[in-house]
Amino acid sequence: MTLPGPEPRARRRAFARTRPKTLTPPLIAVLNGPNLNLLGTRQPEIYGSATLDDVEALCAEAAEQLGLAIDFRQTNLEGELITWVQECRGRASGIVINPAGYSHTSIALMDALKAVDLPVIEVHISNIHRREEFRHLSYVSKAATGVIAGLGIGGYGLALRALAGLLEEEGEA
Ligand code: CA2
Repeated sequence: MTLPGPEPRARRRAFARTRPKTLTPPLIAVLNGPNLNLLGTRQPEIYGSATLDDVEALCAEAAEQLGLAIDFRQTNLEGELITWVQECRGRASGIVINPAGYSHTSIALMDALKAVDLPVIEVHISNIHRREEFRHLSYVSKAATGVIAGLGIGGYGLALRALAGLLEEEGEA
């Protein structure tokens, strides 16, 4: 007979509390695409008033609580984003990505995410499905394990939490 264990959330919290600090935490790449360096400077009605530094701080705090390490980056260049995805192989345990405008245009980024063979959570600060029609299609979603949209910058924290859960299920974390 198998006795029921604690609820998954309680297990995750217990895990983060009991994980020995000497173990290397799994690395999550948090990748941000073009123009996200402008967050907090324009269009607050769509993207809020937080800056990209605020997003990094939020991710660092969430990662600490979840027993993860993060490598947080932003680029305006499609090729650089693709190179960073490729470099995750053998180095990172998962990817959180806000591909920004490249979500809707980049088959090359989608191919790189499929090839890297890691869990990928795609994040959009705004709800792309309530916006212009050209934002409704994301090529990246076709390579993503999960997608979070419309929950503001809190979506990044949720994405890290989702990855922590997936890694725990895989027995990696
Ligand atoms: O909602 C999101 O997170 C987006 O990925 C943001 C992208 C947009 O192209 C996607 O459709 C949805 C835009 C990022 C640029 O963000 C700016 C923020 C402030 C001022 C100007 C651009």
